[in-house]
Amino acid sequence: MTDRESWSAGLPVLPRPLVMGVVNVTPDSFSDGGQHATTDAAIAHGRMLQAQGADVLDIGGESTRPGATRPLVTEELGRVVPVIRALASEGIAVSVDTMRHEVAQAALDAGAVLVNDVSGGLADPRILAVVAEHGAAYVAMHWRAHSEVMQQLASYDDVLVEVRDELAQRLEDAVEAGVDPARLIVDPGLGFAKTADHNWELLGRLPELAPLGVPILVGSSRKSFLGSLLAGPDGTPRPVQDREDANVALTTIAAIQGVWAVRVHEVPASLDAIKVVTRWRMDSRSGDGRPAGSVGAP
Ligand code: PMM
Repeated sequence: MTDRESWSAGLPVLPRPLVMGVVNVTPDSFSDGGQHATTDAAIAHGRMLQAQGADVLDIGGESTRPGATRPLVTEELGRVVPVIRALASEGIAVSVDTMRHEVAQAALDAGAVLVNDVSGGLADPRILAVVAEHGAAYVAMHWRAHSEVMQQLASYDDVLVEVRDELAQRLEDAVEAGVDPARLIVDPGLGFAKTADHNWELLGRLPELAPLGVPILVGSSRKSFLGSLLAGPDGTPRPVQDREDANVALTTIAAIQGVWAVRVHEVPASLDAIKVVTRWRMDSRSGDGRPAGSVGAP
């Protein structure tokens, strides 16, 4: 488990991948929309995920599900800031899931240690200067456009190479804006301008992101490519709440490939899987001799 303090010197590196627990304070997220929509419910949920062993909590106030419409800035602020302030004041390491510089600014002022920007700075480039000023950590996720149009851009000759090249550009922009290179993280952005096949290919080739030179975060939890993989005989996708077991398999796959962190809605089973992989990797006959978290680590 990490706390706020352990982020002050740079990104925490544990002997295992970190678990980022998701708290969506939204009425409409595909994964948990409406479940933690009030401030009190979101704070309670965050405390529960932390008690279950989450290393960092990712608080989001904008749904990024395909086709979602964007909240007003004031709405997003009202959703996330009180939750971040409360959890951070308890010493919990908190991340804000936002694409907006105003929200990043308020979240960092309220005690967040990390800005998780699913647009990697493309939606609102001013976010990078805010992160730089605060000396905060920053996740640059691979993204091509806002939710309503992103799936029209799910076209690649080689998805891994194009995602890597586009992420390299996002990292360059961040460093140019003054973000500390030692606090940068990349995320291939499963489901964002990606088909299910693209997601599977990225999940199979994570070590090829290593040349980016920064730690890797992966978010597969509850996503629709799992729903379609596990569809019933009539083709009905597996409901969101019944995709957890499969996601634990994906946590395992990501951990074996040495990612720095996974972003999940349910903590305990993914944390167990990570502990299993980490123990297994300690055995030189089964591991590759590199510590967990080494993919992409500088
Ligand atoms: N996915 C969602 C939202 N934020 N952030 C990162 N870094 N990576 C992701 O894959 C990601 C994200 C999708 O929505 P959810 O909050 O309902 O999981």
